[in-house]
Amino acid sequence: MTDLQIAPLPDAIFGAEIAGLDPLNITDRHVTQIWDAHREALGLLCFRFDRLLEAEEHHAITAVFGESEFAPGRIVGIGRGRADDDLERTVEEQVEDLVARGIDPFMTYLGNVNPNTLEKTDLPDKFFGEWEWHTDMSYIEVPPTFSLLHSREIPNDGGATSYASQVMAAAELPDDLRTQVDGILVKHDSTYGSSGLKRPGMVEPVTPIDAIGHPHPVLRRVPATGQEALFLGRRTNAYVMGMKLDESEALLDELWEHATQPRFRYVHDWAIGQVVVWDNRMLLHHRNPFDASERRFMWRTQTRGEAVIPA
Ligand SMILES: O=C(O)CCC(=O)C(=O)O
Ligand SMILES: [Fe+2]
Repeated sequence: MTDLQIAPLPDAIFGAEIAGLDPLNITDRHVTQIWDAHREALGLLCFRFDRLLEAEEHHAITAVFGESEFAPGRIVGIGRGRADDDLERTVEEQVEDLVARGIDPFMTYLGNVNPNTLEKTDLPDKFFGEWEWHTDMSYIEVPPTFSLLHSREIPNDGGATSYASQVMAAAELPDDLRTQVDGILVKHDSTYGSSGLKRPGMVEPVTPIDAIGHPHPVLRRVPATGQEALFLGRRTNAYVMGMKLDESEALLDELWEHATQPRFRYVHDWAIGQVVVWDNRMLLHHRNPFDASERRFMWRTQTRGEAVIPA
């Protein structure tokens, strides 16, 4: 089995491009190469394929990065509020029910294409606009570490995915902000998805203080690399625990302005067949707008995370 071909992503300040992977024949040597690339590329990897993958192949790549986490919005408490018919069901019962209905509990189909019929679907206009900077599912106690997107259909214009390195942002955090975030916890809200649409079963909080979500430290340690990273989640309804709301808003605005500066960013223009893997401990991301008349269709998985380690 030959080595993988690994090179820096073109025109990027972080990220690596990997070619030569056969997803159903991944060797120990390949896994070592992938983890070395992950460390050097600050958590962003783009696997290149000249074809569309089978679901089994997408899951095999996911397995390199960890155990699969449930797709957001499928299981109560994992990106989903409690609807009436969800009462009293265990996670196992919910999974059994999904599988019985032919639904993969780990795979998300993202975009405006029906995953079964491949017909174009109708989605609210808001979906097609610019998404909010975020890390995935940081509103739960143990957020997923890796997210993987496989591009099956991409628009002619727009629909790129932007990334911002939170390792770089932490390294360049001004001293006054570093002092202010020392020891504080920020609550990461779960009301809205990254497109700005409300998640199933969620109710809008009166103020961010009432929002449902998990509090996390602002600076975390990434055990895989030993690096420090800013961990902000998403701006909407975020709240610095115990602070007056206006002070919390002011500090969060300052942190977000720092974290998303263009000098920490890379914008990924998709090609069909790629699998882009990002480390949610090290990167913020958001999708850029595209026209509702175009088609965009991604397969998406994520891996189960680890407890957030304060830096
Ligand atoms: O569709 C994209 O480009 C990114 C969507 C997103 O935020 C995600 O998959 O976590
Ligand atoms: Fe996301």
